[in-house]
Amino acid sequence: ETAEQHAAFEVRIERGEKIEPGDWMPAEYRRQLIRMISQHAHSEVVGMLPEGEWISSAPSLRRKLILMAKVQDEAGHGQYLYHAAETLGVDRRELVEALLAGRAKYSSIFNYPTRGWADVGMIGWLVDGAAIRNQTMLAGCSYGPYSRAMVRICSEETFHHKQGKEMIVAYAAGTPEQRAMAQDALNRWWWPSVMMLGPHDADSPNSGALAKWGVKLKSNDAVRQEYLNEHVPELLEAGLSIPDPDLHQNEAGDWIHGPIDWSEFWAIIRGETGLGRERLATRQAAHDDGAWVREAMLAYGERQRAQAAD
Ligand code: FAQ
Repeated sequence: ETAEQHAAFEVRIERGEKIEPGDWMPAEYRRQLIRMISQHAHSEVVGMLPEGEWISSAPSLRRKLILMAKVQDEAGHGQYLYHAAETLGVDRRELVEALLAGRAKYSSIFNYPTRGWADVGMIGWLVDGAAIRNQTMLAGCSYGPYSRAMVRICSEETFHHKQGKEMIVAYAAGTPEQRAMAQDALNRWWWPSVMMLGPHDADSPNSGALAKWGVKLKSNDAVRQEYLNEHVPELLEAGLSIPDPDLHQNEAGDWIHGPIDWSEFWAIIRGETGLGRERLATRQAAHDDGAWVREAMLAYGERQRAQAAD
């Protein structure tokens, strides 16, 4: 890597040009993107599990259809993202192996249990709401394949967000049991959703390089602030109470949260608490069950190639 190559790359970033797969890029830019996009792909795939558990217990056909569509969308997002990572020269098999071996990270949020039906709605409202804030920003990122995947993914997440909000607003205005179910879900999902946007800026080692190269256009705390400013008034409007006694609005109108328990965040990422082990075991079983599909596809591909060569 020469100084000239770096300088030319930085000029392209400054001009707001998209970097495409065959273009020259610093090794560290490539490494950061593979890290982030693969973590994101794993998150989408593991993210199918907490809600997927509830498909067979959905309270109505309408809600079941919506949930099935949502979970299927997450699988599709995983596909786009593994493809986007592959444009950087990495093999999807290696990425999946790293996930199954517990070497790769995925979002902390998916190691929490879904204890009740309202959790499905709360995930749609809060988790998809936080994901959209983060991913709308990433839709403007400098790496072409990732930014384009984000545009499609965000429009699907918007449907997920709306169905979650619609469900929780209905329960919050429903019977005392329904209200209690919605409040209980909020009590458990609030802090994990605030944390999923990543550590505070001062504790975010990757942000510097990602911001310099136009991947992160906003910092973790800036995205978290947008998330709070959007969701706090809406949750309060729905008649729910947010489990943060220090939450308040400052003079600028920003909603300010109380101290975050980051020890819980790191413990959940390291798999010391939460469902990390169980999630990976479920993924491993699904991977093993799908072996015959991969083998059949490879055999089919070989036959097609042999026929084309004849
Ligand atoms: N969980 O230096 P930073 C979704 C790690 S998709 C686990 O600030 P960065 C859709 C981080 O990897 C949700 N680990 O990191 C859906 C790094 O470790 P490393 C996923 C986390 O990358 C909805 C270390 O901490 N979205 O929800 C987390 O600059 C409903 C230091 O942190 C994405 O992946 C975390 N929450 O910023 C699906 C979006 N946060 O790798 C189903 C793309 C941080 O150095 C149902 N990713 N870490 O060992 C990003 O935008 C960024 O990676 C951040 C973190 C903002 C998540």
